[in-house]
Amino acid sequence: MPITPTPKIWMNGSLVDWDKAQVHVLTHSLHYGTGIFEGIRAYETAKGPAIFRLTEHMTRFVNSAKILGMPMPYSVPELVQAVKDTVRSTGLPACYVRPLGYYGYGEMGLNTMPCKTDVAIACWPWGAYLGDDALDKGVRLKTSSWTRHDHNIMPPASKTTGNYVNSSLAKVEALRAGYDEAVMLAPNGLIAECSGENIFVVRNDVIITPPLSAGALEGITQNSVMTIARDLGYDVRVDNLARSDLYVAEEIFVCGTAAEIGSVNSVDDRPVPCPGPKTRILAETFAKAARMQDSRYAHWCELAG
Ligand code: PPE
Repeated sequence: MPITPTPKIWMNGSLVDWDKAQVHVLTHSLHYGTGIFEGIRAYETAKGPAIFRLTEHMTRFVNSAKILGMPMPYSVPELVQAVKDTVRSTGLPACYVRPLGYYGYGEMGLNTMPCKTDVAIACWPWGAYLGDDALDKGVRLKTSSWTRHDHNIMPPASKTTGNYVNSSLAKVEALRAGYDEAVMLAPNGLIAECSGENIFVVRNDVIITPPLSAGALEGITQNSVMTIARDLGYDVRVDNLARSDLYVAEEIFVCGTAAEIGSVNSVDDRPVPCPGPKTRILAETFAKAARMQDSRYAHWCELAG
């Protein structure tokens, strides 16, 4: 997806011109995949851009660094303020926000202890990640031949740039085979998540999503959907799922910051009812919550300023 430039990028405490936000080719994280990142959306509201669950995203960012043992020179409140400043600097009513923590130029080799952490925050307009029809027509999923990382290979709970080689392999494999997205299985064969989204399955009227222990990221959209679903009176569980659960599901949807909520119309060519009634009402409620149009969830929306 092509990037649309915006005026400024935040780098180590200052807003620099978009074209000047550059790194050296010997940047450590470019060689070893040792960066961490977040993906956040700012939504258009009557009060200006509202950044969805910003504090939770920056808390996960700091936790990703902790898991890697990466020093983080900024606190969560400092990072929250930096994101607000960057969003405001774009002048955009809505945008996607990409905070990145990385080991910059200066050290080479696998010992990261002498490395210094650099932090950048960029924003740009980003449209529908799984296509404009992802909710109404649904996406076609394929079980990936690539296995999700084991906890002792690459910790999936840390949003580490290097982890996404695994996601990219799965995504490209699925697209080349004519599908829209890949479902990834953990090394024990249970469902983990998709290449860039969490997955929810409705079985026997219960809404189920796999846990972190199955290799899923603790998604902030996933968490929001669970809260909304419980408020709507649905039975929601975080539980393990097998591949066969997908084939006989009453409904399946995927969710993430970039993707928002997309319904699934088939898995490995087995049709799934789409869009299911629960998926539709959850997506509608989520869309209102993110735009500060539902007072129950107003605390999730942090105004850029
Ligand atoms: N799992 C993975 C592997 C993942 O990358 C994401 C977000 C999620 C689950 C959902 O998490 P959350 O955004 O907190 O609800 N993926 C980000 C990056 C996508 C990309 O292609 O880049 C995103 O959606 O911003």
